[in-house]
Amino acid sequence: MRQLIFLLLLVFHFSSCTEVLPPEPFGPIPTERQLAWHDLEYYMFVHFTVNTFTDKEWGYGDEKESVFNPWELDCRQWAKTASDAGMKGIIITAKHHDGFCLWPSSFTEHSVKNSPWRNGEGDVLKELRQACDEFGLKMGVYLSPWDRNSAVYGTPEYLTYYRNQLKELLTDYGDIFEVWFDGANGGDGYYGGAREIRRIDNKTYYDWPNTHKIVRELQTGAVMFSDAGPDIRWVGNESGIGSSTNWCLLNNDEMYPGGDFAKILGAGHENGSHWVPAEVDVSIRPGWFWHESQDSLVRTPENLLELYYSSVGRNSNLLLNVPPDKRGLLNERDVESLMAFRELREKEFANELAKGKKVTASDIRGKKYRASNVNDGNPQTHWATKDDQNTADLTIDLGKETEVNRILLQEYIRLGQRIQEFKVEAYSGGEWVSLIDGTTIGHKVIRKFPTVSASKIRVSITKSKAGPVISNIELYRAPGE
Ligand code: FUL
Repeated sequence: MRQLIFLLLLVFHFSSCTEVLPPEPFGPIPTERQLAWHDLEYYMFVHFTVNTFTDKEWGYGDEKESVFNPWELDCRQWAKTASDAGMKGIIITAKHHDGFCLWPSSFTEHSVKNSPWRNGEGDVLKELRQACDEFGLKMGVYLSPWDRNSAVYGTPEYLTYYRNQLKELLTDYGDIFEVWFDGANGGDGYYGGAREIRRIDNKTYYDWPNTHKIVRELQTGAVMFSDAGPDIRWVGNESGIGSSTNWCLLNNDEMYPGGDFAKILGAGHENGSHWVPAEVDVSIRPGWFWHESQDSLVRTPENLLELYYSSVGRNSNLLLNVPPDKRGLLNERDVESLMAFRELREKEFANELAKGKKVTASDIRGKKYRASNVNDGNPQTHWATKDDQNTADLTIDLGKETEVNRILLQEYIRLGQRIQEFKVEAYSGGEWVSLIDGTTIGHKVIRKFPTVSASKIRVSITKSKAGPVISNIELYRAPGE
């Protein structure tokens, strides 16, 4: 008898020890700051400077400070609009290529402090900080490396100037979530009165690694954007189009801002060395800055919804530029379009059909990684297969014939981006009908397909670098066809 009890205890002991191990991460994985960034998905870009008053896109650098006078400037209106639009933050051009600073920098006279706005006592960054805090938004800064006003641009001394300004922005304005390093560089400009062409070598001039260190020291939570990361990459175009094959991975060791990389930035590198996901930056108007002549050319709500599908729906974040006008307000037309876009988006995704429905999988790693983790509404739980199972499928049983036309899929990216190819099919009229042949998922993809009446939806992972790990699947019946 004693022996039997001993044996039973032994069996019990072993069965509790054999709880399956979690899947090992595969390849480069995101940092905590990148994970927080992925969750933001949609936020506002604000292009604002002397150009707003001179009707230009690129100021030469010789603009008088006196032109800057937004007589009704109200950062609360910007923040309220962003928040009402469903955005999570605002990134502002603290300094664009013209060199004019929207904050009273101690290192130049070319700033708000010499403008008539608030009698030279104003600070746009400070007002924006307060407004972002009031509306629960994150704040980011764009500090143009190219400075067409600075007399020392092109010399080593400029780096000290640039870094001093960066330090002001990263010390005096609370938590910054993203620092935006633009790639446009060098050429003609005012340069302290020289009025000449100055060319720099993008690859070496800025000594980026040492500038990056400043950001890491002063703002540990901030991600840095540029054509080449280090944290977030440009998507390679300014038309709002993410790539449908979109790896969050990039071989960025040899890359730098302003290099000729546009063609590879969309898809990234399938076997890239670092986690550097794509951000889609695009303007709600043809220009980045406000121009009265473009008031009639604001993107329609329908067009914005398409942008949403081609950015957030393609594993990218959407940084949508909404430029304040001369008054210092977001124009009524832009606000109207943003609000109508929000409504459209809400209608589009009002009717989720998968949550809580029965899901089965061709393979599971163990109970903890069960199939129903993909539709339990919890982004942390995930379905995973055994280590040797790189292909597998999941079937969601809708219980009855149901109209469906959208699918949303998310990998559990803490363990890396793994899935290379997938298929979606519907069980309709007694047979399996193909809906989508897709490549890559990552943080999120949302795909449209013609409305189908289906009793089951099957997602098959047909090619993956390691066992697939999926945290979320949603199905929708969006209005219209
Ligand atoms: C570009 C700049 O030259 C444009 O003016 C704008 O700021 C855009 C977001 O980035 O490189």
